[in-house]
Amino acid sequence: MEGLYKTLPQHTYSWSQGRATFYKYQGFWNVQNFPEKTILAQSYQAQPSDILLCSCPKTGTTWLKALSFAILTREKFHASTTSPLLTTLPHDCVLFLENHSAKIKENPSDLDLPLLATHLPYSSLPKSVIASNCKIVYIYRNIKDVLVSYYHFVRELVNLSVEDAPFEGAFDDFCQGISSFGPYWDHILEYWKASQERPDRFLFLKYEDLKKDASCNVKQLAEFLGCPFSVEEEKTGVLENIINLCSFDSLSNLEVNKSGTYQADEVSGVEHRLFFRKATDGDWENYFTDEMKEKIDKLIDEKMSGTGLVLK
Ligand code: PAP
Repeated sequence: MEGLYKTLPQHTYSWSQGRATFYKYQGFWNVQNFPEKTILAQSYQAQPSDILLCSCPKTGTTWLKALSFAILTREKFHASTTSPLLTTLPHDCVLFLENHSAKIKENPSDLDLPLLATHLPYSSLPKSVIASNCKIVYIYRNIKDVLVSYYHFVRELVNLSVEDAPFEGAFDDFCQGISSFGPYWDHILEYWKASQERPDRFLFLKYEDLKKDASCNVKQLAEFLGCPFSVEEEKTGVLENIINLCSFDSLSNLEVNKSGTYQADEVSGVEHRLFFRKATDGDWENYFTDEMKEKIDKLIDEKMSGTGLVLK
């Protein structure tokens, strides 16, 4: 592997005081050890019944995992009393393929759920995922809020204060496409193009839409997952309870999500609280200058033109 790293384009974030270095592998940027993780994940043997939750980091992954898990386990657990989500980080309820490929291979979930998640780009997915034609849910979010969320996440990971990690530097790197699983727009576009060929196998959800109309979007998600809410369930509050359990206010206030460390692999851990920051739309306005807004809007207009996707 060492030989491989020498051949890969490399970039260290200057705004991170040299504490975060990225490599470009198979067209996308990531931290060291991702080539290994990708190769291991690519040996996964997907089944047609699998459902893959896909996303770029900071676009609503934790929320989508919680909702999908709660929807699929609603007959076993009650949202406000017995759900594992009350005591387990959503990332430990639905595993990331690239972080836990060995565990997934050896020990499928006790609950026998067909759910898996990944940040891998579409072109790096295991071939079996494409061949099995399994279902894919993709969540995406306004690029400016993704960037602000990502900035804080990385800043906290490398232990720097806002004063010591200039946002302008993060902005420049992100606009060059250098972010975890970036370029962000290429990540979306690959999935979007694949979805155009097989629309029945894909569901695209937008973070802001989920916030605006949780009920409609969660019902759509349940239908796509193959277990729509019945009229009775809606009447008796099953849908509402799931929405409430998975809301930011609820999850971020659970003890399990305020403490503890998520083990992304044997070497790196992430404090649970870092997955729950503010969850507001438009936080970018507190960070962007007019010039930054103009630059990123122009970039996104160019990249997304003709797709029907709105990331601004
Ligand atoms: P990940 O890819 O590292 O798992 P992801 O969950 O995709 O991160 O994104 C984290 C963002 O979702 C955070 O946004 P912020 O930085 O703008 O605050 C986080 O606060 C937000 N988030 C986490 N859980 C929820 C939730 N239940 N509802 C809405 N937003 C949430």
